[in-house]
Amino acid sequence: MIILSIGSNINASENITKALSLLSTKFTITTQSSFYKTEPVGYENQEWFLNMVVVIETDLDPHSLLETLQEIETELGRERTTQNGPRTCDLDILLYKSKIIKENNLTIPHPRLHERNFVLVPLAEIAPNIRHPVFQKSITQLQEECKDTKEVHKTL
Ligand code: PH2
Ligand code: MG
Ligand code: MG
Repeated sequence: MIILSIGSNINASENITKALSLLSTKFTITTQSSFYKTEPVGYENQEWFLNMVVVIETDLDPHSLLETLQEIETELGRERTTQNGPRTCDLDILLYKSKIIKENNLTIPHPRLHERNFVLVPLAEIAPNIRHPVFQKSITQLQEECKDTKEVHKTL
């Protein structure tokens, strides 16, 4: 499975809806999680986020997929200013089948996937039993071990 995370805290529901429609012009979205209202992690003085995860099908390799996601982020008005700061849309590759990639511009699985409730909770909703290829643990196990105390609330 290829799984992406989507996050926004600027006009969040509008931007996530747009992101889903742009993604679906390029890929087949086979599964999507609920939307979650999530407390900001990293840089706290900003709006809460909307986060979700989707499973897609694509023949693109991980690097071409990353490029396509960055094009969509740009199309949605993404400006890279403060690290971890407010964003119109952030599209991250969480997992690409069981591939492990560690390069300067691309790390798969996403390097902070296991540390964040805003990723683990939606991921556990749609793929609780999938194995993290580095830790060799299921998402449920990672969630049990995660020490993040930030709040995540299912919306719809
Ligand atoms: N993304 C970040 C930093 N902090 N916090 C929440 N709740 N949701 C996010 O998507 C998020 C974040 C960097 O990508
Ligand atoms: Mg990103
Ligand atoms: Mg991110």
